[in-house]
Amino acid sequence: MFEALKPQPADKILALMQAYREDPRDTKVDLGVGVYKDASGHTPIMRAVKAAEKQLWEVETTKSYTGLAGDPGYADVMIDLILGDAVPRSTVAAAATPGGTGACRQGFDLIKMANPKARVFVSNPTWPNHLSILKHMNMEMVPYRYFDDETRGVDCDGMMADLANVQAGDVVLLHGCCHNPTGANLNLSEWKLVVEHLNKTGAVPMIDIAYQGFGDGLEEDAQGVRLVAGNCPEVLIAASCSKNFGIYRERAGLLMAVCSDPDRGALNQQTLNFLNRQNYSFPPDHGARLVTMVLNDPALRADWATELEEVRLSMLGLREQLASELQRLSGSDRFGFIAQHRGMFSRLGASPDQVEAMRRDSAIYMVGDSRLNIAGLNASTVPILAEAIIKAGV
Ligand code: PLP
Ligand code: TYF
Repeated sequence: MFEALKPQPADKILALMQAYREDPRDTKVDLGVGVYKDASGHTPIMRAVKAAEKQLWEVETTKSYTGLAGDPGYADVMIDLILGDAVPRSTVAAAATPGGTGACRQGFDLIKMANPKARVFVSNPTWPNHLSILKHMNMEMVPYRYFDDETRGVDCDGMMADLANVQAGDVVLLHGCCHNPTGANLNLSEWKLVVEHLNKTGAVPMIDIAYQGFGDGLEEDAQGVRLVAGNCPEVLIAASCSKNFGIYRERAGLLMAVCSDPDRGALNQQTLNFLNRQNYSFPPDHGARLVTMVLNDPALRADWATELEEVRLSMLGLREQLASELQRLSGSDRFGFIAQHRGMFSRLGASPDQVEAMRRDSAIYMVGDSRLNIAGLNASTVPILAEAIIKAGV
């Protein structure tokens, strides 16, 4: 049987992590995988998460199974964090998943169950895992224009023109905030256009939100998803706690199905439970429990929000430093978009050869599509990157 297996393409981002580790140069700069790093290059455990973990060790009395959808208290705090009061709690079915990736996978599975013919419209570009999971599941994907290579902002006209092709029963996959890999995001009026169009056509939005709090703030980053949830009859939301709680390896995510028809809610919940059972029975609990404890304890929550804000502001500071260094070196404003982008990533717009030259000549590791992780920089590596960008002729 095993002889039938074929080599699968490697994940380019994870392969880059490996190449970086193997590079002996001590001046090397890792701008690859989307993991937050502080100025010393360390990915810290957030203070509130560590405190919750200590408490949990004291108070946890059992490791018996949770429910199929995970702990309902986790769903409650996450729904509140993401959706605020955009919709009544009773309209949201939710299940804990292993990370945001698990939430995406379960969401796609639900779409396939509900409409095997659904086409999933994906931004061009999008997170490569969206594409590989959809491909693996034999689901049809249709790219829509998203990034304007000239302005390095959102190509809203192109996006709306491509979304004119959606039909009822299709799904439009959107990034809630901090678009990966470009860093270019919809503003609220653009979100409104999308909502109007979805409601006109009967296509269903699925929102992947993996960076709430990394862009403009916890509330600001949820505006798009709240607008969609409050105004579309059916919405899927795949959320991740990996980044904003810094609990990557704990695998905490949540899939939500929001439905304005109150009669559908119970069946949606049952379907989410069923899908968890088919794929792994019970979702991981440890990370989800830490998130629940942090969000339910006012002091821990306040400390978490403060630390998250420090993280967000440090990335914004690096963006501004890089944009102004590039302005100085190039004598032009053409890199101003770096300060406009939000989240961990910016797509620089460099060619694969230029990306390769920066790696070869300056030991700078960014993804081949010229996505760079802003958090991989610090005040002293920004000028090194800026020089390398100019030297490569970007
Ligand atoms: N969706 C997007 C757009 C991402 O960038 C990520 C990566 O972190 C995820 C989902 C899911 O991450 P995880 O499975 O680690 O929670
Ligand atoms: O895009 C990133 O870098 C993050 C982390 O298979 C990641 O989302 C990268 C690759 C992958 C899973 C997560």
